[in-house]
Amino acid sequence: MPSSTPPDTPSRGRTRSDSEDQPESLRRWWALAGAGLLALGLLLLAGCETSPALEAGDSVERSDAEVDFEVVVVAEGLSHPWGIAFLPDGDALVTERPGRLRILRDGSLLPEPVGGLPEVQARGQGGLLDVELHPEFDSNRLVYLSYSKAVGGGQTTTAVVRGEFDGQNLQGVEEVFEARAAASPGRHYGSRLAFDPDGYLYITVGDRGEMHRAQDLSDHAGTTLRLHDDGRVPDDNPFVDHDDALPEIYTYGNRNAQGMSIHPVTGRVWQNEHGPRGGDELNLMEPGANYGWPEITHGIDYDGSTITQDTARAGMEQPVVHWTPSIAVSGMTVYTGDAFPAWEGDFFVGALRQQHIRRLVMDGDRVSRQETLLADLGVRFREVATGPDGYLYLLTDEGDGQVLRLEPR
Ligand SMILES: [Ca+2]
Repeated sequence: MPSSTPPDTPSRGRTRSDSEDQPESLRRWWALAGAGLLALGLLLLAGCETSPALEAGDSVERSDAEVDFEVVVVAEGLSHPWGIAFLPDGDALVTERPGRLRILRDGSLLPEPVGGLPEVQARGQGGLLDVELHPEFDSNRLVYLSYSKAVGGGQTTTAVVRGEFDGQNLQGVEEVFEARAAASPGRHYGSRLAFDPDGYLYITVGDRGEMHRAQDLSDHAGTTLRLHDDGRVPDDNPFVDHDDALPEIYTYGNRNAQGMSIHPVTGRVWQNEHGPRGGDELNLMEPGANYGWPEITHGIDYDGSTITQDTARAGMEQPVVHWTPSIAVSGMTVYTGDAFPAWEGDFFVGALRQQHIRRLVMDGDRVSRQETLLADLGVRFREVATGPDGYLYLLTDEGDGQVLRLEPR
């Protein structure tokens, strides 16, 4: 960490990272305060309608949205679910941040988690994070996992492993990649995984809470990486011929991207990333491009201080959309399923802090308008995915986390 780095220290970060992952103690306090206020509200407003938490087996019709749908609770009792992957046999794999990979079959979670996983460092925002299938999973059964890995000296980094899934365990687990992004703060791991139509693997790595590393190309913090499926560097990566840059880097100047989707039609890479206080972003990724953090941002620091005077600068990309105040954007899917024709081509992103799903109606590469869904459920949304059945699947970031499914009415 360069000595010139502004004070973005873990101790401060723990109390001011509320736009992303609130500390458990703080969240419990707010939950208690919220429960008290709710009780008071119920007394004062007896007779007014409230929205109770959904339970397993619930199916709730929604007609407040532009498109009518039902919310179905597919599974619950997951500890901070983070990523989901759909298997060709109809099962799904769901990561739990403390370090378990669960099998979802016929609407139930199997009690036995998948065996063979690496040891994860589940502190702060770290743990077992994303899961993705190899594009040729049908023949090679390879499952990819991203996680926070201890690298000594109390430091962690973002790493990716893969293993063959035999139906219950991962066999022959090997490391595909370990980011050169070690840091003591247990945050900003990024770590979304996606394969493009040509089979290249993209990995997001956050700035690790040390913002100026996002502009340092000799380091993987604050970047997107592009690799072959086995971790080798593609010859046509944008920085392979630069002596002062790591060749895995595809984009940089990215603060902490926790949503990524390859557009099913265009094949282009889309991401969303957390801003500081304000300045959450949706970005279209171009090879070699600099997305500006922290030289430019539409947000300010958590304590209200200015990070930079600039929101734009030559040679730095502008977000397609930015959100101030932060919605704490996490998870992303580009909808091209059959179940909701009215949603064709729309983007869906999750909001942790603002606790809703944001639908982005697209006009080409622009967002023409936005719709807020499910804001009354009062849950943090970590991931959004389109299922093979065309339904929209949502993961809630809670200690008793759920898999929800939106079905057309
Ligand atoms: Ca940016």
